[in-house]
Amino acid sequence: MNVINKIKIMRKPKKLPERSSTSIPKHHTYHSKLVILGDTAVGKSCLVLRYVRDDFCEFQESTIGAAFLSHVVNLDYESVKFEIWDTAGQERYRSLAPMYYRGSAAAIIVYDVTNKESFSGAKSWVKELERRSGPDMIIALAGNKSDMESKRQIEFEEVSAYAKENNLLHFETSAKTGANIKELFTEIATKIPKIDQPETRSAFPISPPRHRRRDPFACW
Ligand SMILES: Nc1nc2c(ncn2[C@@H]2O[C@H](COP(=O)(O)OP(=O)(O)OP(=O)(O)O)[C@@H](O)[C@H]2O)c(=O)[nH]1
Ligand SMILES: [Mg+2]
Repeated sequence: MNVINKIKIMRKPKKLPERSSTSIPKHHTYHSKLVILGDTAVGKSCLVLRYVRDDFCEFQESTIGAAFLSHVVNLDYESVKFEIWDTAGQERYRSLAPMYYRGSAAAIIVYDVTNKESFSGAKSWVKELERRSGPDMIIALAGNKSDMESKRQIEFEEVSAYAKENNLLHFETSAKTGANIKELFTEIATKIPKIDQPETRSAFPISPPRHRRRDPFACW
């Protein structure tokens, strides 16, 4: 190799023109309050646990008051940080629910596909939200425990028709296998209006009695 070729090879590469900072859109993270509603034992806490920690618990304890978890969904051009309020489905906690759904950008109303009554419960939550929440709230119905096909009491088509009539999203999920859980939250993230909501967690002083104050998603 002669000297000229050597010099050519060692020449510094040309500096590429810098892209203006405005040409790359900023990846913004929106904060969105999301509430989980539905009868007791339909699998609300398990659904959240599967989504946030990719875990499942056969003996999940019944929720007291409400539990809080957050999770970020990355979309193509933005992210949504869900601040998730998992409410307690037992009747004695029902009067607390408005504190959690008020101001929520989205609600997931869970029913259990193996329990017909839980779908009636879900419909009463839909009515309550239609009366008392904002018109822009995204409402999704989640038919959980879809892994228990042999015990099914509610057909997908029946709920789908109801969801269509009432402008709701509808998914069948399984917290046990993980089926459709990510899809449900991602669909909600793409649909919610991209407006930042103030963080709400500190506004909720409810906590279980001292002797039970531990991770509400822990297994017994
Ligand atoms: N087979 C099956 N079982 C499930 C599924 N999700 C939940 N479970 C079971 O249902 C039980 C109740 O689930 P939870 O998540 O505690 O129900 P919840 O709706 O949070 O109940 P509350 O906190 O009382 O309102 C759990 O212990 C699980 O064993 C599922 O997708 N498939
Ligand atoms: Mg629970």
